[in-house]
Amino acid sequence: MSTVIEDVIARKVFNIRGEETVEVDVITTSGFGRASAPSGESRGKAEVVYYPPGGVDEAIKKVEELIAPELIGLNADHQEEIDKTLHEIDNSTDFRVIGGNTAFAVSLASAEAAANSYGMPLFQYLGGYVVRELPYPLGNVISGGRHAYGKTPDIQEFLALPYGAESFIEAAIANVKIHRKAKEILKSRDKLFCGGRSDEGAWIANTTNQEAMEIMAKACEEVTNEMGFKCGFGVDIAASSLWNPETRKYVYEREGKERDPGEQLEFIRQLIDSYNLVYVEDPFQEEDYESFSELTRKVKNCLICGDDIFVTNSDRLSYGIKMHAANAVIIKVNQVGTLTDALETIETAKRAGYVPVVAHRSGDTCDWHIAHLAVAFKCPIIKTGIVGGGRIAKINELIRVEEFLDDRAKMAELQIT
Ligand code: 2PG
Ligand code: MG
Repeated sequence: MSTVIEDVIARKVFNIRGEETVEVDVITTSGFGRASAPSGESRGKAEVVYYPPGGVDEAIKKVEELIAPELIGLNADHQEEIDKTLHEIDNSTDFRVIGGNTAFAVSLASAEAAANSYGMPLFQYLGGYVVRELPYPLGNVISGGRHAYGKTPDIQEFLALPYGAESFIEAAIANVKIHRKAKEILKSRDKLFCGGRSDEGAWIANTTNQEAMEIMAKACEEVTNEMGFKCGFGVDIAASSLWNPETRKYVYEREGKERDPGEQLEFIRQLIDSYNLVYVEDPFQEEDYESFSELTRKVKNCLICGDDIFVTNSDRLSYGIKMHAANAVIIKVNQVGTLTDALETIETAKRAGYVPVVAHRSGDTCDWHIAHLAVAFKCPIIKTGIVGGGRIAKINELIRVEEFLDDRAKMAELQIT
């Protein structure tokens, strides 16, 4: 067995939106790893730059000309050294030279190549033999905001969280049922409902924020009764997409309302109270740590999660922790570039008692690696949709992990604080 890297190959493939993306193969003497990078639609301003000028073609050239020569001969299981090498080659603070998505694909393909060389599943290679906890799937049921058009809600995502499930497969079944029930309710309310779905597989419907909330409440209640365990729900407001920096207001165009930060706070509080929300992501724009912190202080039994505000960046998260800005953080490896960077952020989160939520991107691929990251790094929630190829790739992989762990498998500890 040897983890020495013999070759690194990059190619152009497509993500689920049909956008070009980069896929990387890392080949060791006794193993092989492959990863492709996802892409976001509602991106945080402080995310790394996805590609060098010149896009995916240029990223491939960077792999061939700069990255492969440096990586060949290194050990694939020296993850930190590989990720450090990527930073050194790039030599910028935001991966603008080689591209954050290039770094992502190389970093994850290396990890998988190392795991394969050892003949181990990725989650065990990264987390050790002791890891056995499965994350709860947080799944998108209704889309709005930047992820949909027309008369859809202003809120970007309405998300189911079956947090009472005792196994991953049951949690996944519950989410599928909630998704299906939501369709039935949408159909019964609107004869013109066409059954369209967004990139994340969530319903696109002519409905309002409030109606979508009611549909979620009804679907979750029915599935809670059917399954015999608690299915809650939450939202990703993706508030940076609603924010107008000139007027300093959140513009709910489809609802025909504008809210200043104070009104936004009240609006979110009311949503949490009225619908017993267990999860709220990005309730405020990405620079408003103060409002985040006020909301977190005022609400109970609800995760307040930062995505665009933290962008999986350990420094931004540390500042947020100092401000008591949230109690959960989205982890998207391609927001920051490498596995080592993402792991640092996860560890920072855990030290502060924040719940790390490993997440997909709206323009994801059928890559399944994040399923293994959630288990390996003991992240209690994975946000990865309910239906659609890119989403099911992760869900099905977790079903396989649960089967692999057999009677040692258990659900993660998750306290809705
Ligand atoms: C989000 C994500 C994923 P995008 O805002 O959380 O749902 O969207 O990948 O478009 O940034
Ligand atoms: Mg988000």
